[in-house]
Amino acid sequence: MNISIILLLLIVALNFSITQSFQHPLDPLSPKEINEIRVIIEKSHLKTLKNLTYHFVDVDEPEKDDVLHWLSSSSSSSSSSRKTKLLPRRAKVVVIGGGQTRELVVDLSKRLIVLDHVYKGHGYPPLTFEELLQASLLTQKDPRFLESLSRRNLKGSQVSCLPLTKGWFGEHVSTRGVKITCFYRNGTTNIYARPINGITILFDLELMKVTTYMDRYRAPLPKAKGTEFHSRPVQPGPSYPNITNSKFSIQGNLVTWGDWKFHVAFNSRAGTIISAASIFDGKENKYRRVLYRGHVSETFVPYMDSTEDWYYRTFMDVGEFGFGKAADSLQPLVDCPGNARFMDGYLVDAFGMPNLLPRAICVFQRYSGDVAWRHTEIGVPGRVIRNGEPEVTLVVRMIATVGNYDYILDWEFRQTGSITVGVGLTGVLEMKATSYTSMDQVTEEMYGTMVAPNTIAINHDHFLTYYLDLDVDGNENSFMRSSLQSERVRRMSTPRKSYWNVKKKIFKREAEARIRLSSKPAQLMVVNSNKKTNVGNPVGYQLITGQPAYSLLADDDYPQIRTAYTKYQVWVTPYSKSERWAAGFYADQSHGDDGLTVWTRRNRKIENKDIVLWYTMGFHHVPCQEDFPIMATLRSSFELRPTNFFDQNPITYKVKS
Ligand SMILES: *[C@@H]1O[C@H](CO)[C@@H](O)[C@H](O)[C@H]1NC(C)=O
Ligand SMILES: *[C@@H]1O[C@H](CO)[C@@H](O)[C@H](O)[C@H]1NC(C)=O
Ligand SMILES: *[C@@H]1O[C@H](CO)[C@@H](O)[C@H](O)[C@H]1NC(C)=O
Ligand SMILES: [Cu+2]
Repeated sequence: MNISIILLLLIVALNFSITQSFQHPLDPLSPKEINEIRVIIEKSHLKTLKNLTYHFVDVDEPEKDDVLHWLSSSSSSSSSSRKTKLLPRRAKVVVIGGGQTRELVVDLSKRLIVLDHVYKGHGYPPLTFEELLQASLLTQKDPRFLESLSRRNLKGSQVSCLPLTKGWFGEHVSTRGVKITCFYRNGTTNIYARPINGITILFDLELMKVTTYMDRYRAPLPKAKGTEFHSRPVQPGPSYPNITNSKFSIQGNLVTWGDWKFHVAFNSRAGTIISAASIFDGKENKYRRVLYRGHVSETFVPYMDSTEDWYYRTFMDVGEFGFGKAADSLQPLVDCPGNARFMDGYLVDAFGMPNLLPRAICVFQRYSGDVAWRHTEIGVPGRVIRNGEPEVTLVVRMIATVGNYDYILDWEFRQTGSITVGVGLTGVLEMKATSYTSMDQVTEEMYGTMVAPNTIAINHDHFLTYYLDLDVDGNENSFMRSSLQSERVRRMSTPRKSYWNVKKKIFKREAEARIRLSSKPAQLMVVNSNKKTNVGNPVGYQLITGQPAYSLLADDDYPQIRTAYTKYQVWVTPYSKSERWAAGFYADQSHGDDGLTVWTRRNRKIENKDIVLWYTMGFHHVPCQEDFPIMATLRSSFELRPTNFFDQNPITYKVKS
């Protein structure tokens, strides 16, 4: 071997190690890695399995301590490539093959399956797009269905069928299956407005055929007229000043803006994942940790109609399908403003192939027109002194279109250290056909609102549960409630008779930190009691919740058993790498034997521990006519707000004295 070849090899090796160590451990899998995973599996002992399908493929991130160590060593020194330990690059893969669900861990460096475990518990992994499409197409060819159509004088070419998850209602479950519901387009694109009611179709996803077919009754089809919606042309927004003026940078998956820096990942289940969010403290002259990881963990959308066509509609979209898989390519100027920058995502199809999702996430500076802070001082003699700044924030957005509904999911960072997590609901309602054309005729229970003649939009809820692994200035945090209590004045020296005072309580164990929000005023905080401000307050972040909503279903109702955590909006657990999905990983047809409610039965200690906060945002949706044919966005949000985290409002740190 001559010297130049050795040199070349050295350079190649060096390059390789540099790119390896600069790969952020939380980065999503690249298309190259996804292909490698498939090749590794196809060459392994699993190659003999028939019809292997991929239901979940994601980076299996290293242990949190290792990631934190990597983060601190990669940021503390610029010549970090030698200091930084190479973290194993692994993937978690869930496949179904030979009738079994297997959980695999694939090590990409060793090119090996390092773990292969057959899952035998209740519930199934996320459904694949390909099998759902097949289920619809095969149903539309079923002779019994064609006969039902001809009995109704409907043309097959004008029918759209959709598979819906079937939930679980106490039955013995032996196979994966969906229920199919069909619509008659006949000219309209708003398929949901024209349901063909009265047919029960159960489709078995293992046998890939219709196993139950019942044509029970005929209901009139709502008219197509008035069901359409079309967007008007969009003007490039003059309302966004100096759109080239956005002061944020995206390097790989790392975003820096103002004092914030954080990592943005995209995954098939949660969609956007915000990690390692830290804010620069101008007074301490360093970055301080705020949020190790935050994402949507589960959704629960139960419909409030107990009849045969509807009772099973109790969707858990994140676990059954995936918000990432449902993510839509964002439309510039409609979904995100003109100054937005886009990040692509990669999804893995049922065959293990990477699929590009262009513009999965957008990042933009928002000029809301709001006031960040202001004050006018007239108390200084002879002067009127005005100060203030406009609110400019940084938004990270994705949109999941789950069948009829569209969820706009925002993480909005503020210069003052707050993070506002916003959800917007829009899209089309789920509706059923009825013979009634006016409310005067109705004599029976409707389970919803008549939004058009022959059309009832069914009452339902939306619960979105967020996983929030706050690490306020470090891992060891506690959860605290500051309750406001009315006090009676006892001293005689004041004309006042009452006031309110703050009573603080640190929660010691999981069971007590399960909270149903009430009208009693209280602040909920994650604090770090080991770290005090300049005047001695424990540093903290407050959870400012939105309008509280919790599930109104009976505790013994099957959908409620599967999502028992939705009876409380707030839960706190000690960090565990395996606890991320509030209703358990295997949500499809789950029995409620995994997830938050089950984990917290151990009643673990949560004081001065690495803790995770779970918050469920809820909407009780009583449809109205304006929600038809397309619903104007309904918004809600919650805020993570620094509370005694900084020594004073951090915007004043920047003011040069
Ligand atoms: C499994 O694969 C074989 C061969 O590709 C195919 O004929 C068969 O229909 C598949 N079975 C299922 C249940 O998809
Ligand atoms: C479908 O649309 C055509 C054209 O508008 C109309 O003539 C026909 O009656 C419709 N069929 C049904 C079943 O509504
Ligand atoms: C926009 O940029 C122009 C030129 O850089 C500057 O004169 C103007 O003041 C800016 N406007 C705003 C609203 O920032
Ligand atoms: Cu709704």
